[in-house]
Amino acid sequence: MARIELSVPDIGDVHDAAVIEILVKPGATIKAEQSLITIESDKASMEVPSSHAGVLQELRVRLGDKVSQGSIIGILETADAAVPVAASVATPAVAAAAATTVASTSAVAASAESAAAPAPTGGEVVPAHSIRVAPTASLGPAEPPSTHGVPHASPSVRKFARELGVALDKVPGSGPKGRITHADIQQYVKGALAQANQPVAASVSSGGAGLDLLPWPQVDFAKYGPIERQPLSRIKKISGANLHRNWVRIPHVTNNDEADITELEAFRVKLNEEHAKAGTKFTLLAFLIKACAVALKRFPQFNASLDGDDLVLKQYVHIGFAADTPNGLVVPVIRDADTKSLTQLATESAALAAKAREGKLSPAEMQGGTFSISSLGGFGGTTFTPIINAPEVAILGVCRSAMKPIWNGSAFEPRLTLPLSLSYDHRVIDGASAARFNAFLGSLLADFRRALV
Ligand code: CAO
Repeated sequence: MARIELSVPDIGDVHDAAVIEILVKPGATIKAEQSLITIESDKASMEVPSSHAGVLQELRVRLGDKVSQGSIIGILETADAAVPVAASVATPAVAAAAATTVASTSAVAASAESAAAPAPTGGEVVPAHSIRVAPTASLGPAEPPSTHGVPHASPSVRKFARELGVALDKVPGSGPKGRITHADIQQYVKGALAQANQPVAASVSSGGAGLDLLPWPQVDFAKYGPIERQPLSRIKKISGANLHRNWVRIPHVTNNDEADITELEAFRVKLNEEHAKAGTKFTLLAFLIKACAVALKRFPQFNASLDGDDLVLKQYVHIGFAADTPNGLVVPVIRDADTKSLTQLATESAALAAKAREGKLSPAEMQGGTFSISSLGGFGGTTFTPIINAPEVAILGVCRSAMKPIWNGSAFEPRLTLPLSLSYDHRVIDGASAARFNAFLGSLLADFRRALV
């Protein structure tokens, strides 16, 4: 048996830190590493854990007390005098956090010292300088200690905020002296979620810093009639989050054009007849991939990504296409589409589409795309605004072809016309380039021999 005097270790240049939380009671059985108190200075708040296991005989601090290095926290009776100092084997995570502050670095050093100290003898109260100070979230590795404006919150609130990814300095505190409480964090998160779900900007009161949206309407739908709830599929949740980010963060503009595919359709039908025995089916998608690959070579800024202030122009052409599956939208990618024949593109796109519907695409088969195509031609529509698949900068949307009367200079002629909707990132591509790209694509589809040159 040994009675150990627990005192505040070296906490760097922090003096007269206030005791803001007492986490243990006299008589309690304490585990090694269990936090005893929380102290807070104008720079940070820290938990002070016990380095020994034992029974807390006495508590020598009260809420609001000011403590500095050496202040006695309490008296601990250890069951085994030879219990090793737990803090001397600090976990890597603690060590990493500790390395960010003077206080915690020296505290760890203190732990190591006391680990090497001789074991106390029974009944005698000996000082233990082995208390490790655990810096709280405000002292995380990426956040340098600040001398002013530090939000006041207990470590458990800081931990809660950290788990939810909430920046404490954004949260208004409703506790005494503006202290941030659990309820404040919950309120903040609720507000943020409501904003994220809000589709329409309702005001600009933040002066452009945020969207300042109205909360999402909370409606009890069942009040108005029977309803059924269906959870979103995993793919829907993932693709939804991606689409939302891309829609909000990329300034989209869509250029709508039409391509005359009368000759192309005749060619496609002929090819299908010729390849019927081989089982290769040439859908419009294969022609679109081929034509886009040629256009991307001609207009390299469409085959690029924004990286800070740089445009990354890719020397490869990997084209993704949206596939509608029972579980939601996925985008398999055809690699090096510019080097592949029409037959290869037809076979590969059919195989990937089948795999997509079966939910068997591997992550690698959906990665590395440089441009995307969303073909809704099999379903209908005249135009739409496809959402760019970040970090790409453009996407081609295609709707159903229709026979239209086209003026040929002397008379109206029936021509099979394909609507092309090209969405582009206006930070990278200007309207004239988009119009040129779409017109060029149209010219390739109108006379597919050009795509083979
Ligand atoms: N105009 C008229 N008919 C068209 C056409 C077009 N633009 N595109 C395809 N069709 C026809 C095809 O010729 C085919 O008819 P036949 O069976 O008589 O030959 C039929 O529509 C079905 O084609 P398909 O859809 O099986 O084949 P595809 O290669 O054109 O498309 C795929 C494959 C995977 C792109 C498509 O099935 C798909 O999933 N599209 C959905 C894309 C999507 O959801 N986009 C939205 C994303 S943004 O919300």
